[in-house]
Amino acid sequence: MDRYVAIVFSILLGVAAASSRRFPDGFKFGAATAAYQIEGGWNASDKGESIWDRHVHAHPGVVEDRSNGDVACDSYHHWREDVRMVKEMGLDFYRFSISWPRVLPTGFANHISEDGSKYYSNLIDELLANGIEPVVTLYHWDLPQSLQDLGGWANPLIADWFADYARVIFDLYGDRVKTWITINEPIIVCDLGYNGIFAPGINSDNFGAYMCSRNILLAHARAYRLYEKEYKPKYHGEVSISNHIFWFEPATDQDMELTELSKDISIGRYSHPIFSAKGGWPPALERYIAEKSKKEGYSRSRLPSFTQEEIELIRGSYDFYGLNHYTTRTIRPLAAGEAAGVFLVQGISELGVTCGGRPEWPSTASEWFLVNPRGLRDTMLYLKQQYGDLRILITENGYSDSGAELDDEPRARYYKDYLEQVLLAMEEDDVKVIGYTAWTLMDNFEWTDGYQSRFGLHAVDFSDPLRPRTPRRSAHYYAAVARTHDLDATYKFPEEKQEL
Ligand code: PNW
Repeated sequence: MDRYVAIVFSILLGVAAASSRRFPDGFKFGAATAAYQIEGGWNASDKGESIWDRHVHAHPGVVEDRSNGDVACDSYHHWREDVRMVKEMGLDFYRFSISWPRVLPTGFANHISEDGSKYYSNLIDELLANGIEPVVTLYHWDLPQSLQDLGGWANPLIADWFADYARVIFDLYGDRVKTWITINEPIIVCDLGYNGIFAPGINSDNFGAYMCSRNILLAHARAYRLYEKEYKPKYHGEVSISNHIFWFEPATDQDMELTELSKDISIGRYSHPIFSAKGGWPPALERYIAEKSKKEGYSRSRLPSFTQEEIELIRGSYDFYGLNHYTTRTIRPLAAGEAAGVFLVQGISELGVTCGGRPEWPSTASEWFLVNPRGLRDTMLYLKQQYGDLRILITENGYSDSGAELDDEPRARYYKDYLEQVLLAMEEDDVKVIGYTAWTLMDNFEWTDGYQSRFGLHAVDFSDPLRPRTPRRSAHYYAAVARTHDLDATYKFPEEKQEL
């Protein structure tokens, strides 16, 4: 009888645990931004030109509304307000990025800008004084133009230049910053940067993108090893990379194999070398591109190989998995003569496939982005199955609309539904998720969408020189979850409407 009671009791406990709607005590909540998207001050003081400055000034037509990040949210002047917003939401951390040419105007470490380095020092101090942890990204896409002129991410020497830059930053802020992201979304840097859309706007997706992939992984690893050897012993911080993961499902049963290869080329290309036990490129991908290159008449694979020494350098260069996730897409082969939208084939252009959706996945204000909360759980389970029991820090997740409403119910709903999947991943799949970052603290320059699509928890009035920021419903909801760790937390929004 006792045994029977114990069994019933443990079943009930299990059910209770499975349906828990609370995040554990140590779980951290934050919000993110990136330098070029918010700072403005594009030529303030001695700041050097970045590839995004050049891209939008030389080709204004690449941005849908012909806008740019010259002023953006003017966080170069309003950074105290940014900290106040994070504080008011009660978040644990703020993820922001450092503009390489603001700190190193020549791109090289020969000259450190006094104003540039002071800007980030002040920001870090203000965060810490308010009990907010800084999470700092070294590279969120604004490469010094001077280095682009020398080949940028296609030049293997960039691994040295990036390590030199990382050393400067670790020296300046390593005493105060304990969580570092080396590079944000190498897939966007390499695949959108080398298909002519994003800066530097070079059209070479079958060569440049892969040269970039190789060099960016080496650059990341060099910065990681530098920190590990010289800074970790005294500062005890953690370093990783943030990978953007499109979750893929086969459109039909016939598309399973293509979907697996699509995962290899878009997830595995930037994860397998760092996070797998063996290291190096995903074997099926390496084989596929080598064979295809041969058929095309090239004497070597368009995907450049790593030496054994390089494989060892990159393998294991992480302290956690930095995951940026927004959307799920279906994979199907391109029909004869069909051209796929460029945003839809970033990462997979090699494979002759394109992305679709399912009727039950709502669209957003971004061309590439459909809503499927379950995809976040599936992504994290896949990472666990492929690379083992990693600690995952979700470094971006968020929703885009036209920005017209302060009462952004769909964005609040998005956060709730995706956060629910985070809880399910932790409780049902035993995935170790250590924190969650909302993209983004406030509306900002959304790359080639300009200010047409908005991801902000706070609305920004870009017609006002002071760039006032106002919390949306989603900010109130997210703040309540961060404070209570309860997915169903109650909160106040004007008139106390809160049907979620
Ligand atoms: C990420 N795509 O960018 C970035 O890390 C942020 O800077 C950005 O604002 C955010 O997601 C929302 O877009 C992406 O075309 C840019 O698939 C483009 C794509 C994906 C992510």
